[in-house]
Amino acid sequence: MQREIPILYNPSTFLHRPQWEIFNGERKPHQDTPQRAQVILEELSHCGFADIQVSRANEILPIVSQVHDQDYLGFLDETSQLANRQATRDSDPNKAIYPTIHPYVSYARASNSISKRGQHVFDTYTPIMKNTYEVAVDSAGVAIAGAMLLRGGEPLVYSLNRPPGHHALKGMAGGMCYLNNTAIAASYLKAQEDKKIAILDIDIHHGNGTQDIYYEDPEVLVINIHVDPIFKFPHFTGYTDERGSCAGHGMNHNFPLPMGTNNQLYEETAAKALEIIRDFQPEYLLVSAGFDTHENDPIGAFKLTTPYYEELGRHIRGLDMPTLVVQEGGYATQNLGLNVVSFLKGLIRN
Ligand code: SP5
Ligand code: ZN
Repeated sequence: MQREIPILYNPSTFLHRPQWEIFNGERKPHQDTPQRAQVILEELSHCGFADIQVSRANEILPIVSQVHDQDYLGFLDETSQLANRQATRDSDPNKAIYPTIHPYVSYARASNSISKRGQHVFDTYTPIMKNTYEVAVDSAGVAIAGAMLLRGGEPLVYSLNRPPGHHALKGMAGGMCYLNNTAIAASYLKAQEDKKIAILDIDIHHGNGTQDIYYEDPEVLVINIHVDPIFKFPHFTGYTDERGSCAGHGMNHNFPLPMGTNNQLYEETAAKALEIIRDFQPEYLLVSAGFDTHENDPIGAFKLTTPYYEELGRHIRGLDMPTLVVQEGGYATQNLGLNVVSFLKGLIRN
């Protein structure tokens, strides 16, 4: 089997070490551990994916700025610097900043550090620490580098992103995401060639950020398969009647699935999603690939098995479109590496 596909990552991912999420006033271990990246890299190299590259993309910030608001990027940068000063002062390298109050009127004014946290962070799962801004920019840079390879003619690229991105809005962090890596890669490809792009989001959580960023865009098809948000994060979005607006109406598709969804129901749903992508005939396909759909995932709700990801990958390969796989969630660290390998095996042409 030919396994010479570009695997991109940036070692700065290991500097991203959020410690806690706050749930209902209690602190719980944060799920986005550096170990996630480590097990993926280890399993890829064990399984013969030899071409692992450290990615360097030039001109990352102008591309990030096509998607994210300038005041939000300034907030992330300043808040990371503030966390750094507090970390030094308190001799606590893990000093983390969380929101405590959110805007409550339409004319709300965020004029200091406390109000800006509420304005720019929508939950208590997404702490800002001293390295957050730089590592998030590096993660976006990995996805951009992947998009550049796709543009250069690579048929399949894997981008190992940590922190993940699909929950991040233009101006808000949330869901352990700061910058929307997939949306940024799509924006780069669109700006280069003004071509149609499809985004397929298979993380178990609705990709609220990606949906919102492209909600009015007729050239970016966004399809999400996820657990019904009446049960799970991000709660407020991911329902079937969210179809896009203005010129983008009809270009957004949500497929919420019940708790306990198995391979078979998932496969039937994926078939519908892939049909929509085939009809759209995009130039590029971006897959926001979360593996928190796995049966052992500690925060998941589905029962997908490791071999099933290969089958899903094969079906996506059947679209025969240049494909960038962008890593999102997946927290069963015993399984995560093999799940990624399984999915990529299915996607590889042989
Ligand atoms: C990228 C990604 O997969 N983000 C998902 C973020 C979901 N976080 C939800 C946390 C849910 C609260 N967990 C508290 C457990 C207490 N029983
Ligand atoms: Zn997820």
